[in-house]
Amino acid sequence: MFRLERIVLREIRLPLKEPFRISSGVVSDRRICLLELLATDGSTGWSECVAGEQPNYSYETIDTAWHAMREWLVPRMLGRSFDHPDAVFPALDRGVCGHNMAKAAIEMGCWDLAARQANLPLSKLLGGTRDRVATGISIGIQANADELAQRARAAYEQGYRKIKVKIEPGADIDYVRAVRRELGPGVHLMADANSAYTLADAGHLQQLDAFNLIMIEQPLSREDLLRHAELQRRLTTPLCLDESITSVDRAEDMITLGAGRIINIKPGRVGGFAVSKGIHDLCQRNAIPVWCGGMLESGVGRAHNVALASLANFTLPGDLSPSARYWARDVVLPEWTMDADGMVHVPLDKPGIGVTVDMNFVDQITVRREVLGVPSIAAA
Ligand code: OSB
Ligand code: MG
Repeated sequence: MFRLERIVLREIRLPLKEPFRISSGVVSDRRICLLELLATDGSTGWSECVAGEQPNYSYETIDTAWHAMREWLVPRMLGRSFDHPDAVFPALDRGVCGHNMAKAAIEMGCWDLAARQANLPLSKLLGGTRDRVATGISIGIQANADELAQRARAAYEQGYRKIKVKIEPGADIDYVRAVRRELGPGVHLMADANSAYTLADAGHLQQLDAFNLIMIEQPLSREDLLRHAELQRRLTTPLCLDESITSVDRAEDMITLGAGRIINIKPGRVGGFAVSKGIHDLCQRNAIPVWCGGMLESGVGRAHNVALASLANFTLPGDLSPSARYWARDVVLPEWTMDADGMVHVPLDKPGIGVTVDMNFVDQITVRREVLGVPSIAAA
């Protein structure tokens, strides 16, 4: 049982080592919202809101999420008792449309808090079964195909078990061909279009069938389940949906319609862990593999993703690169590392997310901070 007394929102600035370009935009300096949740019994939880700087991947941004949390979501959490974190999403979702990333940030912080209260690693509270998770890399759009092929080779040599390359019209067939040629036929390779195409491009996209990709991620618009189903009928390569899957129902729609054969689960996109587990279980019953996507998270959000990826049906490597891939310095101790086999270890020796927030560093890079509390308590 937990009852929240306060939630502290912090915005930190964290420069990426290099800009990350996808078909819908580019980011160089992450603006990340971290949440610290404090319960009446003194237990705490941490989480990260994965909303981006711009509304390109999703309509949510850090600023809309901050607004949704402060105005609508946090007030309905404070002072209220919950028996289990599974009850948090329904409480946040009732009467509030959308804003899944804002809801997820609060919900996932409650899971960390509940895990610490129960003295359990977050992975165990979620029902995870693995002690290591396989890691892939997501490589942004590069200036030319050769550059991309060299990046892919370097990543493969570092141990990554899946290479994902971002594509868009003008940087697709030749790029993927160059990477496949560089890596050879056996390496797990995939492409992510972030909705850059329409069904009119089906003939063009059929050329990708020649490269033995393990999947093509989100070629069409988020709302285009019917058109994804039509495209899937025209391709031999499995489609994987990312942006389109925002709930258990949408995952069921995908399966029913044949709009994709694999799902990328990002807990932030679907409203948190309860829905993620629902999608995971639905997919498991339907023999649909899932893997854990990433949103260029700091070490806090990464901890949540690693815990989720320890569940049994996460059978494909996730976008869970180690801290050093993104940042000169991460905000958690220890930083996230990957071994030479491309595995990230699930922290099972500590309760909760299993890493410690580096408060000195977080304080140095905080540009905005807001304490949301039960009014009577906040005033005291
Ligand atoms: O589509 O998976 C995506 C990053 C930002 C927005 C969308 C996506 C991504 C990634 C990054 O692919 C994966 C990572 O965190 O390493
Ligand atoms: Mg994606």
